[in-house]
This record gives sequence, C-alpha cells and structure tokens, in this order.
Amino acid sequence: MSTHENILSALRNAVVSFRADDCRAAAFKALELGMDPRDAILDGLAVGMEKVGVLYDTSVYFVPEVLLSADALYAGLEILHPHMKKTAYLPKATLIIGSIQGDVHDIGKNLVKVMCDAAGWEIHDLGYDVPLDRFVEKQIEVDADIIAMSAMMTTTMMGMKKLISMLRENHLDCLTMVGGAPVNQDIADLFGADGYADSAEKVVPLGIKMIQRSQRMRKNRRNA
Ligand code: B12
Repeated sequence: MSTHENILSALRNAVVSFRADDCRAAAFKALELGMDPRDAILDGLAVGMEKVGVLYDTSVYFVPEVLLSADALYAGLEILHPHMKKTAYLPKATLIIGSIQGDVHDIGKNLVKVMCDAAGWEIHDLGYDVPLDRFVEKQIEVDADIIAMSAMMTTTMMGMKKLISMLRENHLDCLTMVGGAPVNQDIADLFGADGYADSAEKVVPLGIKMIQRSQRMRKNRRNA
C-alpha cells in the first residue's frame, strides 16, 4: 500500500475507532508528507464517518460511539482545514448555510462549508437546528447568492420545501441548494430547489454553474 493510502486508512480507522489522538497524528502526518488536505478530509475523514454511518444503521454502533467518532473527525478537521489552499474561484459567492430546524446533524454541513471556504466564498454559517425564519432574516441582512440547506432526516427535510416557499413569498432573490442523506435530485426538484449535490466535493462546481445560469437568465430577461 502507498504512503498516501496508508494515511487515508489511518484517518478512516481513527474516525471509525473514535481515537481523536490517532486522528490528529494522522492529520499531521498527512501535512508533513505534503498530502492535499482536501484528499485527507474527503477520502480520509469523511469516508471514515460514512463507515460509522453503516455501523450505526446495522446496530453495531449506538449514539455514544457515533458522537465519539464525530469528535475524532473534528479533531482531524481542525488540523487539516487551515491548510487547505484557497482557490479564488469565479464567480465569487456569498453563501448562507445551516442544518434545518429540528436537525442536529452537522458533519456533512460542516464538510460542505470547508469546501466553500476553500473556494474563497463568504460564508454565513447558522449552525444546526436553525429555525426557518432565521435563514430568511439572514438573507434580508446579507443578500447572499446561495442558501445551502442540510437535512439528515426525512422529517426535517420537509423544512427545506417550506423554507424555499418562504424565500419566494418574501421575494428574496437568491438561489437555493439542498443536500443531506435523505435528499436526492427528484426531491430537490419537487421542493423547487435550484441545485442539489450528494457530496461536499461537488458543491463548489455546482454553485458556480447555478450562479452562471442565474446571471444568464437575468441578462436574457433584461434584453427581452
Ligand atoms: C452522526 C449521526 C448522528 C449524530 C450527529 C452528530 C453530528 N454532530 O452531526 C447524533 C448521534 C447526534 C445523531 C442523532 C440522531 N440521529 Co443520527 N445519524 C448519524 C449517522 C450515523 C451519520 C451521519 C453522518 O454524519 N454522515 C457522514 C457525513 C459525511 O455524510 P452526510 O451527512 O450524508 O453529508 C454528505 C452529503 O449528504 C452532503 N451534504 C450534506 N449536507 C449537505 C448540504 C448541501 C447544501 C449539499 C449540497 C450537500 C450536503 O455532503 C456531505 C459530505 O460529502 C446517520 C446514519 C447514516 N448512515 O447516515 C444517522 C441518521 C442520520 N440519524 C438518524 C436519527 C433517526 C437520529 C436520531 C433521531 C436518533 C435518536 N433516536 O435520537 C437523532 C436525531 C437528533 C436530531 N434531532 O437531529 C437517522 C435518520 C433517519 C431518517 N431518514 O429520518 C439516520 C439515517 C440513522 C438511521 N438509519 O436511522 N445522529
């Protein structure tokens, strides 16, 4: 196995076996060996957490183990995140992000945030269990290009549909992006979202396409 693979597997194992110290050590090793922090986060930490998800779904792990795994993931993320190279993507974007009301799951949302931050975008993170009104208030305050919503439960997912309607009712001209395990493209379309991605690494390319499409539509409307 290559050194690259060894480090990825050390990161994944540290998350799965909830060893925060090992996770920190593997993260430092990744940096020392010049690994792209983005790979270490997405192919190491995030893949480890996906494995934890399977262990939870099959009742091998329960809530305490999952919480400890999340702590290990965050220990590694804290080390890797500041080393991510900022790439000034165009167009520049302002983004509001949060996990929908009733939903405390924030790991996926935080990974999305890390990728957008590395793209040099301005981010307003509202955290988790965010009341729908709070998204609307923040949009009025900062006039973001995109509102990114995360939901990990079928129940909280419905809040996305409501929030999209609330934004339209308030005539707030922003793009909406949805994601999280229970969401898929069909649901995103049904909710009237402007974009959907199934993983954090797809969010920046998706956001760029959404903004460019919306700019083209505005221009066409002006010229019509
Ligand atoms: C970790 C976890 C927890 C942790 C959360 C810790 C935290 N800080 O987030 C704790 C232990 C607190 C927890 C609690 C609960 N959980 Co839980 N949890 C999970 C678990 C095991 C893993 C989720 C995770 O972090 N995955 C790893 C990340 C990296 O993946 P991800 O979140 O999917 O994110 C990726 C993409 O979806 C996408 N993405 C995410 N957000 C966004 C947003 C945008 C805009 C875009 C574009 C993309 C995007 O990018 C991310 C990175 O690539 C899942 C099981 C599973 N298989 O998913 C259950 C799961 C989500 N939990 C579940 C449940 C039911 C609960 C509880 C109700 C359990 C209970 N009985 O108390 C509570 C809910 C509390 C609440 N009100 O929210 C259910 C939901 C079922 C459903 N369909 O409704 C699941 C699916 C488990 C199951 N099979 O039953 N949970």
